[in-house]
Amino acid sequence: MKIDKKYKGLVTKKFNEFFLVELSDNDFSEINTKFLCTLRKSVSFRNQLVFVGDKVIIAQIDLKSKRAIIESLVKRTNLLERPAVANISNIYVICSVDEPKLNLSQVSKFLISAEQLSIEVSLVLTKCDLISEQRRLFLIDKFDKWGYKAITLNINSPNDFNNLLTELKTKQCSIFMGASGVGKTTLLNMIIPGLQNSTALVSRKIKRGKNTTRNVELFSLSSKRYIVDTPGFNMQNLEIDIRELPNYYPEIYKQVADKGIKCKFRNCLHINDQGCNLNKNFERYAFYKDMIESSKSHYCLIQED
Ligand SMILES: Nc1nc2c(ncn2[C@@H]2O[C@H](COP(=O)(O)OP(=O)(O)OP(=O)(O)O)[C@@H](O)[C@H]2O)c(=O)[nH]1
Ligand SMILES: [Mg+2]
Ligand SMILES: [Zn+2]
Repeated sequence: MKIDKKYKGLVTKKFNEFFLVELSDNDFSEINTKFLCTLRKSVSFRNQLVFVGDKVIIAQIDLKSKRAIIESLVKRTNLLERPAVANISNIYVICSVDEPKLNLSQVSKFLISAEQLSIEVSLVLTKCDLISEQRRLFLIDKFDKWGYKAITLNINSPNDFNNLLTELKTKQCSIFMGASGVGKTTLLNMIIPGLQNSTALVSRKIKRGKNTTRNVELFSLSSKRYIVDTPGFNMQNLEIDIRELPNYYPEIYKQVADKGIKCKFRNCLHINDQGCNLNKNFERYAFYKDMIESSKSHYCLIQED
C-alpha cells in the first residue's frame, strides 16, 4: 500500500543508484525508519546529483517494503566536493598524532580544503595516548598559532570524548574528515551509544590505514543533530582559486578581521612587500607563499586599488 502524500527527508546514505532517506517531519511516529529510494527520472533534478546530506522530497511511500521515490531536491546550502556531502554546518579535520604519523603538510591541506566552504573548521588530534604530555602541549601550541584550538583525544580518557560530544550536540551537521586510520570511526563509535561500525588496525608494514570505511554515511546524534563519517583519503594537490587563498588561512584572515590590517591593494596576495602590511611572521607563511608561487594563474592577476 502506497501513501498518497509527499514528505521531506534527509539522505543519510548513498550506494549505487539507491539512497537511504530519513523522514524529517514524521507524521507516522510509530515508524521511525528509513526508506530505500531511487530517483524519479524527471526534470526536477536538472542533471544535479543527489548527495548524502541533501534534503529531498519523497513520494510513493510504501510502508510495508519501506521503499519510496525521490521526487525532487531541496536547495542546498553548501556542497563539500571531497568527500561529497551536502548541507554541512561544521567540519572536523581529524588527524592522528602517531600511527599514522602526523604529517603537517597533509594537515594544512585538509584545513585549507575545509576552509573553502566558509563554515566553522575544527581540528581534532587523536591517539594522544601514543605521545607524551609535553608533545601534546607542544602540538596544541603549534596549532593555536595556525589559528586552531586543537581538540585532543586519548582513547583512555572518556572525558575528552564527552566534551567533544557535548560540543557536537550543539552543531547541526558535522563531518569527520581525514586520512585513513586516524580514528574517525572509532571516535564515532565512542560517542554514539550502541554504534559498532567497523574499524581496523593500522597496517604495521606501511603504517597507513586500511580504508575500512567505504561509504559516506550520516548518523543521528540526537534530534536534528547529525555526524557524517567518511572514508579516509590523502590530500593531493589542491585546486584553489589563488585569489581566495588568504581567506583560507586564519593567520591571515584573523589579522584582517581582528587587527584591521589593510594593504595598499584591496586584493593583495601578501607576497610582495610593496604596500603590504601583513605580519608574515607565522609558521605556514612559507607554505602559503609556495602555493601562490606555484600557481601560474596569479601572474595574470591585476592588482586593484
Ligand atoms: N592508540 C590509539 N589507537 C586508536 C585511537 N583511536 C583509534 N585508534 C585505532 O586506530 C585504528 C584505525 O581506526 P579507525 O577508526 O578504523 O580509523 P578511520 O579514520 O575510521 O579509518 P578509515 O575508515 O580507513 O578512513 C583502529 O585500530 C583503532 O583502534 C586512539 O585514540 N588511540
Ligand atoms: Mg572509518
Ligand atoms: Zn598584503
